[in-house]
Amino acid sequence: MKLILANVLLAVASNAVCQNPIVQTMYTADPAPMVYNDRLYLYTSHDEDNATWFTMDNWKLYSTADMVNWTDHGVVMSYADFDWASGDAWAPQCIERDGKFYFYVPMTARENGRPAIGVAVGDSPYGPFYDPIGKPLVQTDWGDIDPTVFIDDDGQAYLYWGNPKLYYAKLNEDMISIQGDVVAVPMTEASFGKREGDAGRPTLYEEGPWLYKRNNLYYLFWPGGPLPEFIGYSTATSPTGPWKNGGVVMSREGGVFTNHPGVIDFKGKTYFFYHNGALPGGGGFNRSVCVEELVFNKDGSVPELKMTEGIKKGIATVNPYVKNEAETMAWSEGFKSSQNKEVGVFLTAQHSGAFVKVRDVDFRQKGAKKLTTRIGTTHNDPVAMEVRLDAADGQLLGTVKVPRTGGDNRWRLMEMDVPQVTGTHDLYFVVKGKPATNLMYFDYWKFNE
Ligand code: FUB
Repeated sequence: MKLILANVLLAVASNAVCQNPIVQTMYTADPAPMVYNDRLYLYTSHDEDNATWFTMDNWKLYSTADMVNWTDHGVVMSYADFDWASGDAWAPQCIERDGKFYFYVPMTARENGRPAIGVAVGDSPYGPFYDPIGKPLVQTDWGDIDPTVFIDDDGQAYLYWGNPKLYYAKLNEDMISIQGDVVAVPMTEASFGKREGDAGRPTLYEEGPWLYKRNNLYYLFWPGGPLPEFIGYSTATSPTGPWKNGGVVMSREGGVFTNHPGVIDFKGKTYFFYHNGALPGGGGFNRSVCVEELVFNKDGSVPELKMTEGIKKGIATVNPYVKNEAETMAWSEGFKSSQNKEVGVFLTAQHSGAFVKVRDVDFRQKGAKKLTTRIGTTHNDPVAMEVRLDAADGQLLGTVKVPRTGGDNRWRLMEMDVPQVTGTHDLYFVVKGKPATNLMYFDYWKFNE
């Protein structure tokens, strides 16, 4: 276990072919993938920097078309958007139905200080989302966290959730009300394995369920205990069970005491999302989302997965001749992302040497001749952004002199000529300047033929 984590950390440090964790600009947890219109959207919870407890105020959205470059869409919602909630923006999941997007989230209810599940609705995957009912969608006696939502082929939607109990309820077609009773799933050894010595938790099931269907078999993935969590799974021939324990999907590794599954099919492959503590400064309250490809065994069982450096080969290329957000990247070091009303999400370089890598940029045969960037700095000393191919010290295409704009609410478009570049390359933006924090701001880039 320790050896594997050490390997992940080593890969992080050396940036060899590292794709995990898939977000390097802040701490993220509880990944919830959703596919819509040829794009994979990933909703996450958000661990604040330097947290020593679950310090979680909002939910973030990332997306990808190629599984290696991810775009940061910023905060999609906060617990403060729910009038009845007092905090604890924990594990979310979003699902589309008839062109509307339903976002299920656990929070603490102000009225009684207990966790409850809320629902929000939006017209796009990016939101804006609003609370259509003004109260919790569901609250039992205790432990109402970690909702997973699933719509079966017959149109019936199900919501599962809970720690230490596992509950489910049918959702009405409106997706914002419960149909019938909340059902407590029988916690049997046959369904979830046996735990010794904990009267409140007779099985290995801990929390964080994820419901998924493949070849008419229903899979429930769940973090199991005792802590630190592993991820196990159970199967059933109906969405309501009875569940049969399938064993371990991911053992206890990753240096944190929780884990959280999210499983989805995208462009002919299946992906398994989880979290660990692999970013520098990472730990139980500073987690990071990761992804592995999941190839089922021939008999439909789930093989055990290891935490690796991530997806090795992208499934599409990046078009450099359209506006590309700086926060679309395969990897970065020394950058933080934030957002404001002037430009939305943008990057801030934390130090000289910080870089962003974009993978598989297809300049085509004709080739690029000019590059436009929207950037700025507050520093008097010169700050430069080098644009390089295939490595942070690879072929230099040019150096942008970063203009002193005076703040992240003031930006300049900088245009420069570049030597003609053709074919597919990884693109690097590398910051150079005297030691200082918040060395420069970077919003977007675009090449011209
Ligand atoms: O992120 C807060 C909680 O930790 C989640 O709700 C659980 O699934 C665990 O990941």
